[in-house]
Amino acid sequence: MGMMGRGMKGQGMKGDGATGGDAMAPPVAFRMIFALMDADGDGTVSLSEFQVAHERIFRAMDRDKDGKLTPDERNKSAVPQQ
Ligand SMILES: [Ca+2]
Repeated sequence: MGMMGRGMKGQGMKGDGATGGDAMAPPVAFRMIFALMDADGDGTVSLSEFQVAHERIFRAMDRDKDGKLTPDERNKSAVPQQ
């Protein structure tokens, strides 16, 4: 806890970002998504990897497979099915 404590409570009030993390470090969730998109594991995400990942998300959200996302599908889309 020692190293993490900096800026979490005492000196708050910096005004930017409620995360308390360093500005340089992307949020953990973003890094996880990045890692998931990096299909070949080379540490970079190409445009095609990006598109494939989003197509997968789209298809997971498009429950009736009609190629469109309705507001209802969108609202239920939180967790893609495996
Ligand atoms: Ca890659």
